[in-house]
Amino acid sequence: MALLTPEDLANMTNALVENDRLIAELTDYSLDGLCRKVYGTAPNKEKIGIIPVTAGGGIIGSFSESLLFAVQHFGMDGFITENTDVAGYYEAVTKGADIILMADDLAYIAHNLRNGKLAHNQICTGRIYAEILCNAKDYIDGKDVLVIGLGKVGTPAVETFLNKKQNVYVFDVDSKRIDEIASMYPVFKYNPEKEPKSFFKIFEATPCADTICESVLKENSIVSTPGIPRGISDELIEKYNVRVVLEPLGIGTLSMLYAVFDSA
Ligand code: NAI
Ligand code: 0TF
Repeated sequence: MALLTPEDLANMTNALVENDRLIAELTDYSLDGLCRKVYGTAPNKEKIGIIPVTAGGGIIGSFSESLLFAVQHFGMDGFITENTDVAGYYEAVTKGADIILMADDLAYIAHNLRNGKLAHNQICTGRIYAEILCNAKDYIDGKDVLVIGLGKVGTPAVETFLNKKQNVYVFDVDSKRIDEIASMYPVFKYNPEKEPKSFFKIFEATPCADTICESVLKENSIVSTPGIPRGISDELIEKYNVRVVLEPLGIGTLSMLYAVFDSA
């Protein structure tokens, strides 16, 4: 998994506020409103315990603080434990946490200790970034969507789009991955050389820059992309007036929390 760096998180608070605003403009739902619609759940005064984890690459500067910002930005109550790892877990539970957030290099999870629900960041991130496109009011009737990057975030996005009856075109730099996905799901293999096509709705989840080339864009396309770094250049954004939803941590985190809340 590509790991976040402190630089990726440097502007996270502004990015979350700005993206929340953009999502409302695109879909008529605030991010928490969209999560409520998607999962059918709602917060109920849960206390969220955030545990810094030193395993593997260790603590990422401002990772826990960014999670706390996201929790509080959406009106929830949370705290970061003073201790890390197992001692941090003990501290979180004894201080009354209802939901645990914690991440090592392989998994970032939310675990609701009251109802047992467990959520994984990659799945919840793919799902919510896909739902943003499915709910984009300008293109609610347009069914074609391009998914670039068919890994652990891109695959749940493919599933979400298919559940919403979209025509899903898939692309990955790894052709074996395209074949695997095409054998599992009713998708179209997108071939930029043989059959170029442009899209209003583009989802991108790769760890590479410049994955979104000019030929896939239309005027006013929407790119919903958790991938870091951003896959589209400033020049193309300006030329095609592209609206880009991208934020490094908070959108996926809110999706995880709604995945583990109780039913509304
Ligand atoms: P992954 O490694 O499971 O999948 C990435 C996929 O992208 C692979 O199938 C790979 O072959 C493909 N790929 C790589 N370069 C490509 C290119 N130039 N063109 C087309 N496909 C290409 O990674 P995962 O876990 O799915 O994460 C994807 C990205 O999303 C990473 O940058 C990760 O850091 C980011 N991420 C962001 C989150 C957020 O909240 N913004 C949350 C989780 C992940
Ligand atoms: O960097 C990552 C994931 C995060 C996905 C959300 N964008 N790509 N995972 C490593 C997190 C490690 C956190 C660290 N153990 C800490 O500070 O607690």
